[in-house]
Amino acid sequence: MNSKSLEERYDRILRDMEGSLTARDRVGIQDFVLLDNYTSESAFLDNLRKRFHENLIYTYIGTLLVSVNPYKELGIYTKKQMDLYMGVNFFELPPHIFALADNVYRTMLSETNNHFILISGESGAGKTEACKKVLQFYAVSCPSTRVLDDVRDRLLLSNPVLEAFGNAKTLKNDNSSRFGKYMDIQFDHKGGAVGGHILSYLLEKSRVVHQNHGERNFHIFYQLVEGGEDDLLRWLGLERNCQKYSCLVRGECAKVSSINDKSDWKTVQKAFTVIDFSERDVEHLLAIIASVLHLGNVQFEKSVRGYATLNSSPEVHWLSKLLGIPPQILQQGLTHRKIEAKSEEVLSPFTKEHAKYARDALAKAIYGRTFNWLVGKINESLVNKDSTRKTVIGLIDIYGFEVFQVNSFEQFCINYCNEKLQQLFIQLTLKSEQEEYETEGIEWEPVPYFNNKIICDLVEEKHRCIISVLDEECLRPGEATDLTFLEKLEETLSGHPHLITHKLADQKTRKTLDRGDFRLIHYAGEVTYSVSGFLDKNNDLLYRNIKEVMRQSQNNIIKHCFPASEPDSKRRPETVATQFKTSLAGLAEILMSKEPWYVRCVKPNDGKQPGRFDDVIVRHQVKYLGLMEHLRVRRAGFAYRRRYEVFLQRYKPLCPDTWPNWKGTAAQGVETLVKHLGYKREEYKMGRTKIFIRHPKTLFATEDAFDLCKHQLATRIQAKYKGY
Ligand code: AD9
Ligand code: MG
Repeated sequence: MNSKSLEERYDRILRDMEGSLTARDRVGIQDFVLLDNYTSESAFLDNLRKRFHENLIYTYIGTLLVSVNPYKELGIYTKKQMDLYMGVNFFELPPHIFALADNVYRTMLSETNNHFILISGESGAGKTEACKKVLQFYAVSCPSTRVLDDVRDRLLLSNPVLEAFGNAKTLKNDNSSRFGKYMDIQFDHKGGAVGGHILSYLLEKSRVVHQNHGERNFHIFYQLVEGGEDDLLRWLGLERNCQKYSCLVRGECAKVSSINDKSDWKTVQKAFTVIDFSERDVEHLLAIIASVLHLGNVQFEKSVRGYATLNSSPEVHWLSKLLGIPPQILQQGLTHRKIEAKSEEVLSPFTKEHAKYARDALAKAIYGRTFNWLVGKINESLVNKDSTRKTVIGLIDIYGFEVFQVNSFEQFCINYCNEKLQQLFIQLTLKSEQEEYETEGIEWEPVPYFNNKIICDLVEEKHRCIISVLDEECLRPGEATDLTFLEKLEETLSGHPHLITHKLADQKTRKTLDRGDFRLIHYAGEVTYSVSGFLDKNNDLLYRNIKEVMRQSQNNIIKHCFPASEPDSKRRPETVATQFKTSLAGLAEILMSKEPWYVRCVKPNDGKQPGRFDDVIVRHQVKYLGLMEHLRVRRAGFAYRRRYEVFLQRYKPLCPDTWPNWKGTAAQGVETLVKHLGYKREEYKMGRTKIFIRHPKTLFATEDAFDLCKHQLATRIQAKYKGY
């Protein structure tokens, strides 16, 4: 990135940080590591609050960035701001997501290794926004050529498409991610963004057929109905009225004031062309979206013999047209299933209830598989075929921890995923700190953490865990029910300190539990899960004959999503929970091989309101995100550490021997410098590559001296220019 002359830098720093000393009192401390009273949660909270009310939403704990959602536009993500943060060290400017992005990028380039930024926090805390800001920063700051600009546009525009199909309004967040995303951005040795790859994790597809009150289906449906051109809607057999589609109005809030479906539709349309979707791809994709809407309106009647009959000829007509499947075949697929009787296959008619169930299963399968196709298609457009060595920065933006009035299998999976990432955070922070002290030859004392491994194990450990009990019950079709699953859970795992079942409810938490519920004590709080639907959602079965029907489709995407080679359903596919567990283990493996950086997002209140900092809510997050422990680890022994080069570059004007140029090694320069500054021997330690400073006070004194020096420098610069 751009390197600036020293004079230019000081000039800029002078302008931007004018009065930094007084600012420190007013706006709090920009790195918690420098907090005098660093073990006090109240002091931590005070600092966060003070800064929040000054619209300073970012604060560091060393290199970890804490971000508090402002719920308003702050004007801090402009091109000018990006320029300001390029090539600047952490402590030279107020904390910012751009500073983190820039530091990751520069470290990647100088050390030619791979990195990832783990963005975590509960639902609505600002993860997806943070992720977008990082991407935008790279889009603007990385070297540019015509080819690279193409890649940049694709990387940027993959976002609105994925959000349209994978995000939805929930009670917690109007733009809630309903899938997990890991995105690699690949860079060449010159720092150009040359490609990318996205991995998606478990889409909450039940939303296609069911939304809780106050929630919506995925954005794309509303975008199409509200924004689609008249001709397009006519071609898809749709009306411009969300109220006409039963799967759009279950939550009774098709319109949301913070969302403009019409303009979002325009963005998505533009994005399709940039990320290489042919006209045909888009046609087929929209045909599928419309089909799901029509399918949702399919109604069944009960025949005299008690079987389901179709009462929806317009819907079947449109489904047949859009999916390219003859209407009779569709009709049969929606009302019958194939069963084997005496080595012969016969069609058995559905009851009305059963037919509704099969219809919903089909809608979910179509949408879920299409989403996966979409991710694959985006990946094709981001692929870089060049075989030269690349380094990557991975961005993780998953669905945040969430607790609703009623929590089901989906919340169980989402919260489990958050447990896993918390576990990774714990492992990596402990590991990296320990390693840092070790490699630098510094003694340290481990800080006690709450280790949530015990909860991860409860959910996923081999043979005796919630997932294994659930999977076992899924193997007993016809006999097992959601309630027998709960009983088995009670039998197998009763007594586990993080699981509360009906029997133990009163004793443990003094809170009763309904018959069909179990409660988990997660790292981020207690969640009561209703077992209703667990077996079904974990099985996620689709009748074989409906798959066969789909295989006859003339729609290319559907053909791709229902391949003839799909394993026969006689062999049991892996359950949803087990697949999810495997994919999360894969993610952990990907991350373990890279250098970690963290953004911890905090939600200031539960009302999505700007300017409101709710102490109780923030304190709870500070606790469970482990921020205090993280701070304590950073402070264990030495509060501050800086690479020799960085330290010398900043403070060398303070010593006549090191200014303007130091000829020896950076370490020697630093040693000379701190001796000149009068650092006491016990105040600092020289590591292999870094200086470690015990107390923040020492650094403050140096900063103050630096401040004074800047003013003197400025006076000299002004005097110099006066003559012109
Ligand atoms: V979830 O787990 O996907 O449900 P996220 O991703 O953590 O959640 P998101 O980034 O979507 O939350 O933020 C929620 C809303 O807060 C956004 O739609 C914005 O309206 C608002 N937000 C978040 N971050 C910022 C910000 N840095 N500046 C302004 C913000 N508004
Ligand atoms: Mg999100």
